[in-house]
Parts: sequence; C-alpha cells; structure tokens
Amino acid sequence: MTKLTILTLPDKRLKTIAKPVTVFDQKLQEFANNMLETMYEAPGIGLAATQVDEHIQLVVIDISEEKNQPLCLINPKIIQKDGQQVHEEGCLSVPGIYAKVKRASTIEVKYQDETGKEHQMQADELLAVCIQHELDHLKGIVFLDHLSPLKRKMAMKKLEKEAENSD
Ligand code: K2U
Ligand code: ZN
Repeated sequence: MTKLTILTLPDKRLKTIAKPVTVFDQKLQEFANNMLETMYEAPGIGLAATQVDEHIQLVVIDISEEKNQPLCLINPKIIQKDGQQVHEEGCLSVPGIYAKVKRASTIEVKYQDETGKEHQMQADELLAVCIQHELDHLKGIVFLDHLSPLKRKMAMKKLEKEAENSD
C-alpha cells in the first residue's frame, strides 16, 4: 500500500469539485486502501479523495476506537438531514486550526461500495459530522468556509503565519 500526500491550505486544488466514479475496478480498490492507510497514518477519522489531489467522489471514514471499522463511501449523497449539532472540527488539510461548526445531527446517506453496490445508511453524532465534513471536501468546501468572515480571516492569518515559520 502507498501513503498519499495530503494537500493543505492555501492549495487551490482543495477547491476542486470531484467527479462521479464510473469504473469499479482493482485500481479503485487499491486507491481506497491507500486512502485508508493514509488516513490511519495521519492520524485522522476521515479523508476525502480531494485531499490527496484525486478529484473523484470517494471518501474513507473510520471513527472506531480500535480503527477496525473502515467505511468507503463512493458517489455519496446526503438524501435527508435532520436537527442541528455543533462540533469542534479540525482538518488534515488545515493543520493546527480548530473551530466549532454547525451541522445536521442526523443524516441519511446513499452511496456505492468499492464493487459498485448501492447502500443507504443513517448516521448521527460524530459519524454524521465526519460524513458531512468529508462530503464538503468533494464539493471543494473546507470547514473554514462555514465560519464567519472574521473567524475565517483570523484562521487563514494563523495558517499563513505558521507556513512562514515553517519555511
Ligand atoms: O477531512 C479531514 O481532514 C479528516 C477530518 C475528519 C473530521 C473532522 C472534524 C470532525 C470529524 C471528523 C479530521 O482531520 S480527522 C482528525 C480528527 C480526529 C478525531 C476527532 C476529530 C477529528
Ligand atoms: Zn477535512
């Protein structure tokens, strides 16, 4: 398996809108495995293909303590949203920045697995937050985009300052 490079802001490629997956072959399976390895290594509980500069509609998620319950959602679509929850979010593409984001508390999502088989599932709490966070990436949206202009400006300033210090 291969560890993939994760893009970080201000890389404009993170704003790319991902295309639907149409070919479900061994290559896709290998890519999904590489995404999982990269996510576990980061470490993270989710990762979208956009973040590794592959602009297809594929995300991987594993919120389990034991890191043994991987989910791969291909061509995912949220078909129902209910309620509201606020959760402190971070992002592997926005290192060192954390902020509270408001999202739906319960969602119904339909998706395909690596074989192309259709599924539908309900999610709440952290899984719902993670799925919404990852599906945002497929639309070129990062969690900072949900913040007020002032908070987003302050976060970007902090990011730019850290980027300068690390040069
Ligand atoms: O997309 C990503 O960068 C992975 C995200 C997923 C995520 C963000 C906010 C809330 C839930 C999931 C994170 O970087 S994974 C890091 C992390 C680890 C434990 C709890 C929350 C976030
Ligand atoms: Zn993220």
